[in-house]
Amino acid sequence: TQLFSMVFRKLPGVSASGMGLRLSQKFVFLLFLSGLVTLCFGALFFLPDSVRLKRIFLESKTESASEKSTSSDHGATSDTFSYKKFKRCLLRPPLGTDDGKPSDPKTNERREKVKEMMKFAWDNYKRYAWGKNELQPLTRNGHIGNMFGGLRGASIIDSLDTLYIMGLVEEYNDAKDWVQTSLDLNSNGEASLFEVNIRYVGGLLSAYYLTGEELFKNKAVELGEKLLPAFNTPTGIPRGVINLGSGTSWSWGWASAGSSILAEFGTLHLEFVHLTELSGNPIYTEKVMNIRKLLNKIEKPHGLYPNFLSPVSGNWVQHHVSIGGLGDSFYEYLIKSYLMSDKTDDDAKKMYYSALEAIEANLVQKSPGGLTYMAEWRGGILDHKMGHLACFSGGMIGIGADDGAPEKRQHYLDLAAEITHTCHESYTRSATKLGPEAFRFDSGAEATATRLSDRYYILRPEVIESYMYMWRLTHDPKYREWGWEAVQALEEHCRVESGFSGIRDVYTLTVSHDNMQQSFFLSETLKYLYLLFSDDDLLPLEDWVFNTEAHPLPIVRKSCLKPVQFADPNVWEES
Ligand code: DMJ
Repeated sequence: TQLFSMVFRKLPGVSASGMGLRLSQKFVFLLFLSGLVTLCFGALFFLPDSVRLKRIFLESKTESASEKSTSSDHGATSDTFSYKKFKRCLLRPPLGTDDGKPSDPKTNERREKVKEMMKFAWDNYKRYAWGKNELQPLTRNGHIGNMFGGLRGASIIDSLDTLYIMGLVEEYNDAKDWVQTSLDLNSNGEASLFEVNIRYVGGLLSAYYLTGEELFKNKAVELGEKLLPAFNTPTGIPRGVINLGSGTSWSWGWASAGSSILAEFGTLHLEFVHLTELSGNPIYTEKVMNIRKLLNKIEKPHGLYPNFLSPVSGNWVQHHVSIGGLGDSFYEYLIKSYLMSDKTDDDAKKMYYSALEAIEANLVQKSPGGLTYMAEWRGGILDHKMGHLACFSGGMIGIGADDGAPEKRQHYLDLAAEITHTCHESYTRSATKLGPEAFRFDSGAEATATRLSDRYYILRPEVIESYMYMWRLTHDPKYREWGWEAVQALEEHCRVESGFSGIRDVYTLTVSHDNMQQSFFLSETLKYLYLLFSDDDLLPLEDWVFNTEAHPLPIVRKSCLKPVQFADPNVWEES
């Protein structure tokens, strides 16, 4: 009646109280009102999926209905992680076979080609190496290796999210079934803490966030728990190797003076924060915050972080600094920790930008031919060599460009583009158009390998990873062209009858294959290529960060994921 009176009081012949309305007028009004409501509701269905209101409204309806009919939603209760609430907060709900489909037919064709490569790599793994860690495509058998202790199925875990986002549904279901029936976490054997974390924990976490399958969450947390004994050292800096059965841990035999490696203990943060998020157990975050605290406090030569640190004394063991192998993903995880915290983790931000300044001041060089590169630093002496691994830094500096000092934004974008250009040069200057493991800038060399031992290519992703980020950040078409050059080279030189293989020398066209289809080829190389040829709304960078094995992890937004409350937020300050 109040509504009637508000609307009708101004109409001629209607009394101020609205009570003067005739029955027929009331009926017409009601009819009009219900028509309007139906129209608004119906219109929601026609809005594009990216309209947040649509998802929030429609999905909250589905959610409350399903909550009434089932007692639990993926095990979530109101005070623990809620998968559905999290999913609503993403700009775009994940999966749908056409997610990210580009409208341009040429790009779409390229994307389909990458999908076909993934299917080919997967089918051969399934046929010849099912349940083993990697496929050996020439001998057509499985490889177990010694990086994951008794764990098996590295290629399956690393592929889950790639299969899922590509819409390879049958293959994804096979992978999921294997995790359900055959992934045995009760294994002994020497495992690399770093590799198990980035591939297994990262792969399971992202499979969970993409699909909501409880199975993946439970396995990730179960495995995370088994990694904890590695942190039982006088400093809390974990050792590199752990026996997942007994919990005994030790340092790599090759690491000087029993040291731990920067890129290993510095590449746990993203996964461990999510383990806390999903389990509600603060211990994981405490462990990595303790590492952060020590690194923040310790004196750094010229502001640089050396690659080796003693887990006993907490001191650097050698002054060898590299943005490539042994150092690389530590820097990556600083900026990504900041981004993943919805830009609230200010310590990570500060540490990242001061490290980057020190790197620029001490490591970044320009070759006589005008190529920008990252040299390595050995106690103050520069080694003018850049590893393939260091080529991820184009993308890293690109995604961090927005958040440093505002006047530096363009500078960082330029630096990111220059590094990516140099890495592309290392590809174009080889006969196969694939890049070597390391290339040099001395004795007349410019982005080429001078040593026989540096000439191999093992299907690594880092150069393509930087193409993908630079494409997302600039939309310069050259990055897609460079990615396509890599696809053609992979097809020509690495595709064999039963899978993809690395090659021993990128400078010769009579290629010799190394007989190994690395699991990161499925997890990273092909995923980054697929994203490069997709629209930006497939795993948008505003919603996801990729761990160093390219497993997407969601940004922890206060309104979506619920950062775990610590009894004492400064617990790691005190410990
Ligand atoms: C991957 O396992 C990860 O990207 C890691 O950070 C470095 N090396 C390989 C791929 O080259």
